[in-house]
Amino acid sequence: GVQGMNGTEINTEIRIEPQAEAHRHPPIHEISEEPHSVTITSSGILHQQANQRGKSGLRRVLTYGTFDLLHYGHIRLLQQAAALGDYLVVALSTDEFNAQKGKKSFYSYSVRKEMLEAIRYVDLVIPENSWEQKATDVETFQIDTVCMGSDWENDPRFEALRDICQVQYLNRTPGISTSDIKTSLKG
Ligand code: C2G
Repeated sequence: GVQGMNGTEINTEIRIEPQAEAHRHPPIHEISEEPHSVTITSSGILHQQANQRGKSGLRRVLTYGTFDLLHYGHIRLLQQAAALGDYLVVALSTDEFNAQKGKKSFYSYSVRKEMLEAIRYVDLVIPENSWEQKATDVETFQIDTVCMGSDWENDPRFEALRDICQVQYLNRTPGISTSDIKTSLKG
């Protein structure tokens, strides 16, 4: 072990979890039961972990979106979302749900899913088929925090989740959007 800041013994035990699916980035090691455990994550970052959400201790984060024409605004959102916990689930709007949102994405759901799964911050991509599935998603995936970009701040669809999980709004990247890209490409 390693001596901690205040002389506490830091548990640096590393346990490798079998990877369930190929596309997941290297596993975040299980958080041990000690409240002051420190884990060495796959990217080598040493960070203090408080145990959350029962035995496994993994903090699970969930965000929603269309993520069409993936750009750095999306990447920075996903980076911020991943920093809120240990496991990030992205609920990706299906083509049918986009139609409900009055959106038509350039890339199909399967392509948008493939691209999201290639991002180191993303652990799992699930379909977003409706506005009403959020509470079920939180329960199904044992989510601790739902987060969105600040353009969704105080939206009742997310505020309603506050009694079953934390809700956080993240910094939206100014000056870039899928619709801007489409417009500027039209010349
Ligand atoms: N985003 C951002 N910065 C940008 C553009 C987008 O931070 N410049 C964020 C949005 O705030 C959102 C996420 O990236 O959190 C995905 O953006 P969209 O694909 O536009 O998602 P949206 O159409 O808002 O769908 O149920 C909720 C909807 O599915 C959200």
